[in-house]
Parts: sequence; C-alpha cells; structure tokens
Amino acid sequence: MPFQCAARTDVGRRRKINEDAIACRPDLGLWVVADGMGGHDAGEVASALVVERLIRALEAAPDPAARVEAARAALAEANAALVALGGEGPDRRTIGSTVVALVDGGDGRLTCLWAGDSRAYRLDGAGLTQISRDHSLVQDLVEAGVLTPEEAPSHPNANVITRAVGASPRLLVDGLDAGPATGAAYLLASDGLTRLASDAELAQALAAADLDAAADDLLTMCLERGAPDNVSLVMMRG
Ligand SMILES: [Mn+2]
Repeated sequence: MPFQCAARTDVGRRRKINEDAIACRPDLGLWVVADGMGGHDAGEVASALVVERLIRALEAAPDPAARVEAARAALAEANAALVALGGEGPDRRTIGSTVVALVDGGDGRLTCLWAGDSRAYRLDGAGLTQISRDHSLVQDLVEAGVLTPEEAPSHPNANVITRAVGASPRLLVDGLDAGPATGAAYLLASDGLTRLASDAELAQALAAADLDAAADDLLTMCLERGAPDNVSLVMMRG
C-alpha cells in the first residue's frame, strides 16, 4: 500500500543536542517519534534505542498481523535495557524516552502505541482528533478539573511525564485502534512541536496537498517561535 510520508527532526533553538529520534518506515508499517531524557547524552541514547528496537522487531516479524505484538515486545525489551543502563542504588539515574508509534497490522488498520507525552493525531472528514492521551502531570490535573486545557502548557510542571520507556521496571504502554490507514492523515510529534502549534495549525498541515512542504512549514514555524525544545514530526497519509 503506498503511503505519503514526511518526517523532520531538529535540535531547535536552545538545546545543544537533539534527544528526539524518529522513524518513517512504510515498508515495515511503522512510524515513530521518541523523545529522550536523562541528560549527559543519555536522552539521545534512549530515544535511539527505542526506535532501533522497534525497527529490528518489525523487520523480524513473520507477517504484518504479528507487528503490533512484536512492537509491544520490543518496547518491553527496550524498557529493560534502559532500566539496566540507568544502574542501581543511590547513583541510579533515569535514562528514558517517550514513544508514540503507529503500526500497520496489515488489515488496513493502524494501531497507536504510546508512553509519555509525545502525541498522535488523526485528521479525517470529522476533523482533527488527538488519538493519544498524554501521560503527564498536567494532563492528570486537567482531567481532575484542577487545570483548564489552556492553562496546562504554561504550567511550571508541564514537562513532568508520568510514564516513559526506561522509567521503571514495569512499563505500561497504552494502545488504541487508530482507524483505517486510508482516507485519513496522521501526525506523530514530540512536545517540542505540540506546545508551539495550535490544533488548527496541525489540521492545516495534515490537510496540505504537499506533506513535505507542510512538514517544512511546521518546523519553520516552531523555529520562528523560539523552539526551546527539540522538534520532531512524522506525517503520513494512506
Ligand atoms: Mn521534548
């Protein structure tokens, strides 16, 4: 099945290194964004490991129907590897990464898997939908009625996430049917993009005739708005 894809990752304007990692692999039915954390180069190791494990697992999957389970197993293995890398005892540090992935199960439907606050969106005839739900402190506060959705991005703890690959020995990955691959456009993005762009801007990009130009436009917009964090996006249309 032919897919149109466009993917970008950029260090942004203030960070010294890019701790995000992305993959756009229509041949494997895999699209992924990972946003690493840990400092001292650990974040880029973590996000790269997550993406590499997913690619390797899907390359080895016997058929498309086995991809979602293979991806879940790969994330569990990546989690164990990063927990081990973080060490034990008082010197333990978290070497972790968010992940948001779309996996094509070969039946024409996509599954979204995620942990953390990198997001997946879908644009179809009904408009823009955020498929993933942030695993973050501010999302919990919004759902508890303590914060409004508008207040959340500027909250002092807006960067605190409640789940990540590598954060604890047991990783819970959320999964949802993301709908049919055809007749819709999808965006995966790190928080470096989603905190700077409105839903209307994301919808406009996903509706563009030329996804490649739209990806450039989103990245340029983030840089013009100061890009305090790494910016990553993967767009796909079935
Ligand atoms: Mn980020």
